Amino acid sequence: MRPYITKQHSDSAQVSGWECGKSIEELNLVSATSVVGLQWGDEAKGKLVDILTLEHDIVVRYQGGNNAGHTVVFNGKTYKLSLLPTGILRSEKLSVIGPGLVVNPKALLSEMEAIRQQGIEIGENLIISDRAHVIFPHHMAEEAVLEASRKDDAIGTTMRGIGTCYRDKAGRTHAIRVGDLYHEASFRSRLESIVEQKNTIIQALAPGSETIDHAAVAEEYLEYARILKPHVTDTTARLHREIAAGKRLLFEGAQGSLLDVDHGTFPFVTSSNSSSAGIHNGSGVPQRHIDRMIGIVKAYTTRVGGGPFPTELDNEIGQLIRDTGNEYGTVTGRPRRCGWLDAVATGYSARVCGVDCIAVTLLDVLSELDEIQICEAYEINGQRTTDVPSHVEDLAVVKPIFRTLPGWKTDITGARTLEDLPANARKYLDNVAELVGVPVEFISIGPDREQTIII
Ligand code: 2SA
Ligand code: MG
Repeated sequence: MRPYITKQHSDSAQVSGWECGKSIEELNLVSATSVVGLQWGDEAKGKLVDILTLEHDIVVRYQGGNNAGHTVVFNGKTYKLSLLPTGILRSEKLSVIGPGLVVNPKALLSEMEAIRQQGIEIGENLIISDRAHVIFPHHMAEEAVLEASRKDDAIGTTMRGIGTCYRDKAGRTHAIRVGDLYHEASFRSRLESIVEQKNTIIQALAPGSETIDHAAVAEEYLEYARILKPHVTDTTARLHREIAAGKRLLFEGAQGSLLDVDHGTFPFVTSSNSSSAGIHNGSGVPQRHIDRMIGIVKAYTTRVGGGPFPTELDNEIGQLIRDTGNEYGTVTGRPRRCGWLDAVATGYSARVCGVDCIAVTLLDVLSELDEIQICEAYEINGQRTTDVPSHVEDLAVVKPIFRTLPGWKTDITGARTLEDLPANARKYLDNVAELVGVPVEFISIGPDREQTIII
């Protein structure tokens, strides 16, 4: 692997907090990489994060919650991760659940248990921000009635209470953070008033719904808090210290940039900044410290949930891609919608995120196709554009303009260098780089770590 960590870092910087007397800017020690999805999620980010983890000390999740699903094949075993950072698979690395996440403690504990049962140790290597927000049963219940009320316009959420928890965070009055669970008296009384109001809202929208018992929830959550206590800390301060000590950080994005609440295909998005825009606010680490921003691009496009999808293939090619790529939700098992690579939307994400390079994943899934198409522009009202419309009503009616390329019709899963790839596969990658506007530096041609070509 070619070295890409360019800035000097020093393990000899013995600092404790800011006692070294230098600002973080003066120290300028950090080498941080960010991995971010440039489509609608499921770009196989977990695999690249796992590979890059070896070159970093700390893996940081900064947004989302247990709506995310990463599948990582490691030492011949398959691990399904949702809320836990991918770094958890390597116990010598520090894994961070940052302030920007929404944490369902029940889901977190069961995921920790499942991972432990697969032989992975979780101890001091996992830290959870006391600033992260907590998902409660009322968040799931409220989401269920809100989604049902949208009928055919449902967002198609994962029903994990993600959006309702983020909404309460922004609204402030109904929010409870992880650290609040350790202030028992105020937690109990705030939860009582929040749950009373939520019950009223839920009953109004869906009469006859089950009423939530605040006291039972409080007991349950206090117990989760007790178990999680060794992991809960001010992760922001800890990261600042680690940066000052020259540690290398890897930021792991969840979902994809087109699901970003500000820059994605609103309202068919998730409720966090899933583009690189979320790194600073979700971790407390300034974006200026990131040396390398890697965008992950699936060789085709998938989307799970509602919303426009200009290059969708609602036909046998779409089904072939779904079957070959095993395109089913990691969390919900939902079949993912499949289509050609949309270089317009992906290029937009690459510019929003400021990526230096891209990793093209799941290239092997296209090996059986005679021809492959890439969307190079949209036609809107007879005009050609490479801008993504701001409103889904407009995106829903764009006409994709495709570039058609020949397939390679060869098994490429054994390729280990660029030269091992058939000429047509390389041609496809050249076209992807040209249209997305950034070089391809990683190619994934299978789930195993070795099935990765690093250029
Ligand atoms: P939510 O639950 O509020 O975040 O849903 C809002 C939209 O965001 C989409 N979303 C996702 N899209 C792809 N992958 C995701 N993670 C899981 C996976 C999803 C699964 O890795 O497969 O198992 O179904 C993910 N999480 C959220 C969601 O589909 C909505 O369109
Ligand atoms: Mg996923």
